[in-house]
Amino acid sequence: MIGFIFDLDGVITDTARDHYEAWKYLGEQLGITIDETFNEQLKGISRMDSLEMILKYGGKDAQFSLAEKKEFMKLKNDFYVERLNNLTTENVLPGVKAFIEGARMKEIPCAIASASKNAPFILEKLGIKQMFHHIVDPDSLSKGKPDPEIFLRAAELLQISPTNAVGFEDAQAGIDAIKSCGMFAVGITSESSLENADITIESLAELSIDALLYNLK
Ligand code: B16
Ligand code: MG
Repeated sequence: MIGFIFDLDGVITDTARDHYEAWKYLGEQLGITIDETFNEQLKGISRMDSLEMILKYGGKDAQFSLAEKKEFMKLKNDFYVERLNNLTTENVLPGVKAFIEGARMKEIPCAIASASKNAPFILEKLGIKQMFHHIVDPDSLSKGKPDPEIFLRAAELLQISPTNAVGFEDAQAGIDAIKSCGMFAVGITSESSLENADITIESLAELSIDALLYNLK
């Protein structure tokens, strides 16, 4: 049986700008300036790993205790969640609902493999949480993307073999995670190139499930 495993940010909705603004705000409090080019590296990366990368970039990686780092992550997340409150059903990216509805008609189960601890809240705000059979809890994982653990867990929850799963991702770390567990990778991007994706599209609006299933053969 085939199953579909979706990343959230950049695939289902676009909250990347909000993550960026929130990290930029935190950076300002810490005297670290980040720009959009640096921010590209944070896509798909967990909150803690993102903070560590920012501190390293600012030359402050050895300066703070774990308690201080937790406080910084809270500051960033509070800023971010404030933005998430503005999300509505209008913020689902083009083609997503029709694609998932198409999967339902073909009895293809769908899961979310997002590094975001806010994923259930975001899906609720978008009004599409019930369309997914499972949402992997990133707190239950020992490693973040590019480690394949999150996609393997999603396949396990869907009770399918990884080789029968299709992963949808907008970040290189996510494509690397998908490919290292033998899944078929659909890269979704309009800007950067995604290395090793099996196919790359700009949006789910341009992909038909029949064409995708044909590619899997
Ligand atoms: P949170 P994805 C990722 O979502 C974002 O791309 C990344 O920028 C963020 O740091 C990470 O979630 C953690 O998010 O702080 O909300 O737990 O692309 O894996 O859906
Ligand atoms: Mg993403």
